[in-house]
Amino acid sequence: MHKVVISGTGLFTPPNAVSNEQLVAAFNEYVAHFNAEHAEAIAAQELAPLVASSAEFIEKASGIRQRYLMDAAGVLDPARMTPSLPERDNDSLSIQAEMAVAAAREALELACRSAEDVDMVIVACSNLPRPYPALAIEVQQALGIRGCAFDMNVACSSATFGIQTAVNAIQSGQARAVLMVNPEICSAHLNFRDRDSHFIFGDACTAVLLERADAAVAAGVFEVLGTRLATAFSNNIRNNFGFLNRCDERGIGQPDKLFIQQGRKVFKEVCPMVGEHIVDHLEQLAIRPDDVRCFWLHQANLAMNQLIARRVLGREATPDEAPVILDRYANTSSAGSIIAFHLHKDRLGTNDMGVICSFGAGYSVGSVVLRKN
Ligand code: CO8
Repeated sequence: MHKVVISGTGLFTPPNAVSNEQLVAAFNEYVAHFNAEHAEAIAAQELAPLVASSAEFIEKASGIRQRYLMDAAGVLDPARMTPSLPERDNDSLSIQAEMAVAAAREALELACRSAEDVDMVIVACSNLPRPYPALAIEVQQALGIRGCAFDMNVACSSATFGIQTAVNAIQSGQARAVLMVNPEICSAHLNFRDRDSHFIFGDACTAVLLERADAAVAAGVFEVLGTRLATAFSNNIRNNFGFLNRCDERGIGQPDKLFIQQGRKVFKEVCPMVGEHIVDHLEQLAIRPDDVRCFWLHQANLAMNQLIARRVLGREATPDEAPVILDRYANTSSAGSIIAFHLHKDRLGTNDMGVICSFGAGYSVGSVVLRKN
């Protein structure tokens, strides 16, 4: 079996940074308008008034200070509170393919590779624009890559599941190099009118190039020592949007056709699951947690990451050991752990080890153990 390395990564960051204060101002204006409009029903106790959001709460509860969005104007308009992303005609590159191409080009460049060197494209993300044709095939064509391409969705864990799929293809000789891309427009599936979750997500796209270790040309590549995936069904993070919606008109436009979650339950159930998963994976590879230089964790909640790192290390992790990017990017679903890796991988020296770990809806957990060559 061929050894596999990550030889390049890329990141596309949308142009619009939106602070908690901006988001809360729009939300609170919506709340004031709703309560004024329904003042009579509220006074008659037929309707509960909506409650204002707070920027202080958001930062304290999640660690998030801002997020990047593909469109900010539509989200910050209290009368709309949804991104405004005009449909494109079928002959134009789709918006997620555009993000994917930008991130992929950076990954290819850092790996000193071009389209001819790649045999497979995987688009792995939480929200795909359409059932078919596959977004990955559109990206493949836009980049001029031969071979095959396909989409996969494991919510926030999509990138690590995508990496394992790529590793399998390279190990078995099916592909020389695989491009794995995570174009996330989380804002399009977020309910910006829901106080409990309106601040959680941001948009971004990441890309990872994986290839045979003996063929890599870039310096300082990361050898994949092991991958491990796990899933356990839960309804605590759910989105019922789908092709069957039109078959029962009662559900159309209901809140469950956007992202919904039981945040507290997710926190309580996922942290132990992830801590155990990483410990077991390292044990299987005969690596002591203290010998891991960096944990590039999924970026959903700061306290969650601190708790997971504590469970793995048996002590507090330093910011250097578990880098945080959610303060700037918020939760970018599958892109989060890869953004952390992309921005903070250079702190590793030769032979240093690190773990990429993603977790989220499903539930799903994926870990990738790396050693810098
Ligand atoms: N402003 C002010 N106060 C608020 C607000 C607000 N915006 N929201 C809630 N509060 C209040 C509540 O009313 C409550 O008040 P009280 O105590 O008086 O009842 C209090 O704050 C505490 O509320 P919560 O218990 O809800 O708050 P938490 O401390 O649990 O924090 C979090 C909420 C931040 C959501 C936290 O629970 C969390 O981060 N949990 C983990 C969630 C997580 O990681 N989810 C992963 C989902 S992502 C994924 O898998 C991918 C899905 C696909 C992506 C799709 C894109 C959209």
